[in-house]
Amino acid sequence: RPKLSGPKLLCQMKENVEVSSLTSDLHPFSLLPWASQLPQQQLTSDLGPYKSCAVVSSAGSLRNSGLGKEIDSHDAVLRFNAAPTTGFEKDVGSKTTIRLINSQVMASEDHRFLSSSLYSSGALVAWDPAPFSADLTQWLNRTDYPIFTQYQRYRRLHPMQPFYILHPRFEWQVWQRIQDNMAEPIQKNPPSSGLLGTVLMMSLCEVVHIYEFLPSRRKTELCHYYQRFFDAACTLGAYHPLLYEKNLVKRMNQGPDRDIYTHGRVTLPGFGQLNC
Ligand code: NCC
Repeated sequence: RPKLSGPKLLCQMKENVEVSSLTSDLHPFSLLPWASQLPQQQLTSDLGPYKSCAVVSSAGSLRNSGLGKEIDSHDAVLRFNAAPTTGFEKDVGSKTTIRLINSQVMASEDHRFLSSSLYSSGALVAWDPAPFSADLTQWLNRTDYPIFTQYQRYRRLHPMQPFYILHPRFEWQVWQRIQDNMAEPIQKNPPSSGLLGTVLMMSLCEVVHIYEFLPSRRKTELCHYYQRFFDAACTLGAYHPLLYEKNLVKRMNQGPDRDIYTHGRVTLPGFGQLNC
C-alpha cells in the first residue's frame, strides 16, 4: 500500500469522517424517557466555527513548557478528561472552551464527575468505547462504562451547560483512517481522546494547534502534567493505538518539525480550509 502524502491524508480524513453527536430525535434514543435531555442539535451546528484552536494533550511534557499564554491566545481551547488548569496556568493556560471526556471519567468514583468544578467550564463532549460496528441499540445495552446514567445525572445537576455525546460511528471512522494508512493490523480499540479531540476541532476550526501530542524535547515518562505518576505507556499507548495515531498526525502536520521539538506543537488545517 502506498504511503499517502500529508495533503492526501487530510482529504481522506475530511471525506471519510463525520463528527456526529446524539440528538434527542435519534432512534433508538428518541424512544427513551430521558431523550429530551439530549441536545436537539448536533454539536457541530452549536459550537464554532472558530478561527484558531488549541488542543492541549495531558502529557507530562507540558510541565515547565511556559505555553500557557500561547494556548490561551486561541479562540477555542480543547482539554481532556480530568486535566486541570488551576495551578498550571503558566504551562497549559486557563481557558477551556470544550472538554472531551471518556466514559471512564464520568463513572469512576475518584473523579467526582458530578460534583467537581473541574467539569463546569465550557462545553462537555463525552464518548464511550463502543463495540466495533455495533448498532446503537447494542451499544445502549452494553456501554463500556455507564455513560448514559451519568449523563442523565449530570444534566439534572447542570441543566444549562452544553453537553454532547459523540456518536460511536465517529470513533470507528477515525480508527479506520489509522488502519488504512498503516502496513500492519492495529488493535481493534478506539483511538485515544487525543486524536478524537483533534479531528473534532478540525471540523470546527480554521487552524488547529496541538500541544505535546507529538512529544517535544521535554519528553518524559511523567504520564500527566498534573500527577506524579510515571509510565511510558501514557505517551506510547497500550489500549489505544496511540503510536499509530501519532504517526498519522506527524504525517499530516503542516508546521515545521522544529515546532514539535521546541513547543511540542503540530499545525493542522481545519477541514473547511481544504480543497479536496
Ligand atoms: O491520559 P488521558 O487519556 O486522559 O490523556 C488525554 C490525551 O492526551 C494524550 N497524551 C496523554 C498523556 C501522555 N503522556 N501523552 C499523550 O499523548 C493522549 O492522546 C490522550 O488521549 C483517553 O484517551 O481518554 C485517556 O484517558 C485515560 C483515563 O481514562 C483518564 O485520564 C481519566 O483518568 C486513560 N488511562 C487509563 O485508563 C489508566 C488513557 O489510557 C487514555
